[in-house]
Amino acid sequence: MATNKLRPDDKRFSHEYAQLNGHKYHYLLAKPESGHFKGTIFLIHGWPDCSFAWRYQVPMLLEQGLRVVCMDMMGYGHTDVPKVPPESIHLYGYKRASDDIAALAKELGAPRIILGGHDWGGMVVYRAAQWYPDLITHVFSVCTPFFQTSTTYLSTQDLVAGYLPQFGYQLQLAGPDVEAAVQSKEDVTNFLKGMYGGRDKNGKVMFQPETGVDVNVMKGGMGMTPLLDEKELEYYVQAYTKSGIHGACKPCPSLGYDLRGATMADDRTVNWYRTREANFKDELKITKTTVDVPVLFIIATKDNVLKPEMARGMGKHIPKLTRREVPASHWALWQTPDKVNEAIKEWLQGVVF
Ligand code: KJ1
Repeated sequence: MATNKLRPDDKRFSHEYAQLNGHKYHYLLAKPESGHFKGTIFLIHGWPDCSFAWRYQVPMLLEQGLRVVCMDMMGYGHTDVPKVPPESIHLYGYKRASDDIAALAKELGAPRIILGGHDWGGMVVYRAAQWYPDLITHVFSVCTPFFQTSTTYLSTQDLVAGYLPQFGYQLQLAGPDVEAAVQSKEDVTNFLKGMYGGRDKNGKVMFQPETGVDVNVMKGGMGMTPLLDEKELEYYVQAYTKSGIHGACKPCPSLGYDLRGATMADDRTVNWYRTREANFKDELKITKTTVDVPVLFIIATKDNVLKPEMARGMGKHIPKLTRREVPASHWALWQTPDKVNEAIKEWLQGVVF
């Protein structure tokens, strides 16, 4: 099964572009060979990732008779990288992602869609189901539990000081250090290898949940990740270096740092870590606290950021919840693809179709 995954130059998908609410998006489109499909599924990746995250899942979904749309989310891959924080930080938030998903569904003539997400994409899919209850009929999330909306603001600092010390890296990513350190193609390569579990020559890891990216370890050079082959790594490096030098961008005094002169291709993907307050403000308009459509949640038992225990209370807010577990780290989509696929397939056949 795993050998069936999409290759970077695979003919089973095409690269497509769409203008959505004023920004250009890139997405991968795959249709069953017959040309007929019984439904459409959208897949939403996380950080640091891109639409190609779903290479192991797409063939299985095609076999189920679905048309598959994998988007590069705002700031990623070949989608636009708007560089206008802090005024437009909402561009990188859940509401905007939901609006753009809805716009693409409309453009593709899909009145209803199934929506799957991983990592930040997991956050997006629950919210999209809350913003667009008539469009989204079913949701699955890999690794990411449901977080309720709230009427009081809790900052990332509050979460880290409280019950989520493993979110410490999010404070680092929201600041200027990581983007300043990842500049060249070589840096991007080392950064991605390290994020995907490659180690340095002394066997050290580059990323720790509490503290984030160890820039010194990264600069010393990272060994190959066990989760990608060379061609896949090349694809990712390209996706993360596509926009080259961004040139000057506005300083962000209200966020406490200044991004003028930032050049890293990845610089706007970390904007997702700067949206917490913007998301909070958007979500004051969400009145329903539940997700009422059927949801499949796949826990990765060894994820040290999105830890299984965070998902304990989820059932209270999601009446039609199916839970599955895979013995994997954060990169479950690639590490245990057969088990992830089996869980999705069973849920599709038992609950969705
Ligand atoms: C994870 C892991 C592992 C209340 C806000 C909830 C946000 C949840 C989404 C978190 C998204 C996120 O930060 N994902 C990045 C990176 C890398 C590699 C390892 N452990 O070595």
